[in-house]
Amino acid sequence: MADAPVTLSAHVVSQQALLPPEHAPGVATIVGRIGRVAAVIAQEMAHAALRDRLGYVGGVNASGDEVKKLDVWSHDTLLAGLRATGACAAFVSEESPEPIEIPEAGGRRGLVVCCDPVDGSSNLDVNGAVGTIFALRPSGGSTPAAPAALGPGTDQIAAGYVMYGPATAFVYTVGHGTHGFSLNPETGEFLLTHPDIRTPRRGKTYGINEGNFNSWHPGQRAFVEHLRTPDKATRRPYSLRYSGAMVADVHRTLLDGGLFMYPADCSDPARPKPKLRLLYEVAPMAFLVEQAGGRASTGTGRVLELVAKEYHQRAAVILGSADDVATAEEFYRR
Ligand code: FDP
Repeated sequence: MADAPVTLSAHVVSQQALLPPEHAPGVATIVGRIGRVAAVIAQEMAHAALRDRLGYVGGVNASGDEVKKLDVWSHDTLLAGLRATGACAAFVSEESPEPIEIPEAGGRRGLVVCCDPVDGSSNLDVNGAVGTIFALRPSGGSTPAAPAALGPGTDQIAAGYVMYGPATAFVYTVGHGTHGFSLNPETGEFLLTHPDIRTPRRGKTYGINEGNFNSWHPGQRAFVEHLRTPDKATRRPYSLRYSGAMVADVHRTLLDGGLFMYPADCSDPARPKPKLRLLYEVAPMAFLVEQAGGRASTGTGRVLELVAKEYHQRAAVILGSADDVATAEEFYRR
């Protein structure tokens, strides 16, 4: 008889022994809860057009993006789920200018959850893939708890994302490999379908918004020119793949290799302007990619060593196959 499939909750419990004892129960509870909330969000996404959930609410979020109905609903639903865990001491969300403190879950074991409830929300109204990204950091028992999240990405205890696509995928790490699950919509359970994901050392695709070509750092422009230049020996040109949702682009890159890049706008070289948010987009993805054997760089340094000074800080990112990212870094050095 075939083995019973491993559920997300069972898998998270099995990872507890690998975690620092004071954080193991909290991580298991929160990751399991995000999985349950994600199944509810997936349902809501599937019915969004039928329930008048598409479109904008009016107003902009902490990052200046126009807010959509599903952004707000997903933020509220995740927050309610996290409050109920008793393990989440603060919630840093793209949809809230200030972190939300949850003092009931304070103490040394409390965790700060950094989250982008709906990543790639410009895809919502065209039925494209979108996601949820999260990272867990220790609060260290500080009050308020959220400032403890301001630190290097190496502080992250766990990170993951949900991708709402043709199937709903849940991918997470607690620092011992990156593991992928698929939602069984009949039961609402995530089942292990991609254990210990390994990203190939080189890939065949690159994902980047090429419309911004003229505003990039010269090293970034030269690197993309290189990827586009035919050379049989190094299997170039690479193919361009870009969905407009970081989660979908990183998911493809994790599984198939290649690159996902969002470099800074360097129109004013003295003031580079990155787009993606460090705490709840770039750092969690960097953690997942490194745990799958890949690499995540700003072009000039390791993403996980970037120290967050603000909750909604932005950072440039080049991530994916280790050797491809190393080549990108060479172009930045030239
Ligand atoms: P979005 O603004 O739609 O939420 O989170 C930022 C993000 O999407 C990423 O998911 C995506 O990779 C990127 O921005 C897309 O930006 P561009 O439209 O500038 O390409």
